[in-house]
Amino acid sequence: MFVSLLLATTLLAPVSTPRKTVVEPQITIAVDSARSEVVITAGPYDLPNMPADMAEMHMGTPQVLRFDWPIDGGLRGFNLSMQTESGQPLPKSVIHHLIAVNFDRRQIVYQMVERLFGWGKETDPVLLPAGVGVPLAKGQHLGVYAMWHNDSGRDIHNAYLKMTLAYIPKARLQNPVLPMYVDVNNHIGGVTTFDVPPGKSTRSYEFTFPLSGRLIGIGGHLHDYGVAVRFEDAATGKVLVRLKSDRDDKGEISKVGRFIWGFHEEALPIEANHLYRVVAEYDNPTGKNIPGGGMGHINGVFSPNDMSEWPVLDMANADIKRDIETLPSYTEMRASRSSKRESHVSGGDVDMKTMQMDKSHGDTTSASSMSSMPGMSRMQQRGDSTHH
Ligand SMILES: [Cu+2]
Repeated sequence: MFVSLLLATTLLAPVSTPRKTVVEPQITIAVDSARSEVVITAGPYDLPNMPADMAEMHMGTPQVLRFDWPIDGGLRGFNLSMQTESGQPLPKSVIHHLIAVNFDRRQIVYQMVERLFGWGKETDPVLLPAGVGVPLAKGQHLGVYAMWHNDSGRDIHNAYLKMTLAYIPKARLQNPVLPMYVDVNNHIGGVTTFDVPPGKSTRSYEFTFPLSGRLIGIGGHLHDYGVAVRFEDAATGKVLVRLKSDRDDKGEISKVGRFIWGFHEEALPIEANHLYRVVAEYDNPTGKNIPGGGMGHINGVFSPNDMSEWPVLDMANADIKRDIETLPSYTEMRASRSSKRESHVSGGDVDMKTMQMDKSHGDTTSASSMSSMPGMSRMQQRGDSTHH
């Protein structure tokens, strides 16, 4: 049975209107309780063809597409696609980058609002094991910002973004998990890139968690010439995990490893107010300093021991205000230059990609053993992570 609630929100109009009449994108939210899915469509978007070497286009005022979460429970997974008004598929690759934000919760480490998940054209759909999800209350204020990049060779008119968000009703949410993001060079509201000197170098950042819990999985992000990103116990110097990049012979990287401890006892214990460290390792063979060429962060999945200890979002805090004010706009990137060294703003890659990816549908997956899951065993067999 398909239960549908239609909630339509009209986006604020950009201040400067282009010559032709612009149809303002609308967002619709449907709850499919039989499939335990929230289906969000947004559009129409006009996506002119934009070859990779064309400059970025900046249009209108900064905006985030905002909506209210419709269910008491948790977010268990997500899948994004692009389609026409009648539902015909469009190239998935036009979603260059999309970030979902929860405006009602603080990040664990920073005075920034929560980044729920990220999506890039290389992202696979995510579905967490049954009983695991990011807790979300009905009415929580969410939003997405996206960068479009249409290099399909033709203009795309009237495109719609479809986000299928798998949810768990509150009564079945046994294992709440939340995203964790730590950057080696975080500047809230600013760029987090740094210069990479010739040869070997590291950049690190020490931090504490405000509450205890367990780390379930972790992923890393580096730019070219990045060797690895480490997560360490700064008090003992112990390397908790080292995520290596896949580099070609020129040092250009294609991906950074992930590590999953697991959703249960095997998860890594995290102690409140204990000093931890994140370290990005670079090895620049060019013989020259690369201004702004480096970036390093980890995205984790954190399970708090007591959710009631989660740090309160302080809307009067200057960092929180700056974070919200400087969120990238959805209009800013009607098209994006596809550059390997684009400057990401802080928080740009927090996501649940680090968690296992069960592409089957429904609540039948048992989380009893991570190795029984295809996505998980593949990650562990890749051998790109060193676990100490
Ligand atoms: Cu980056």
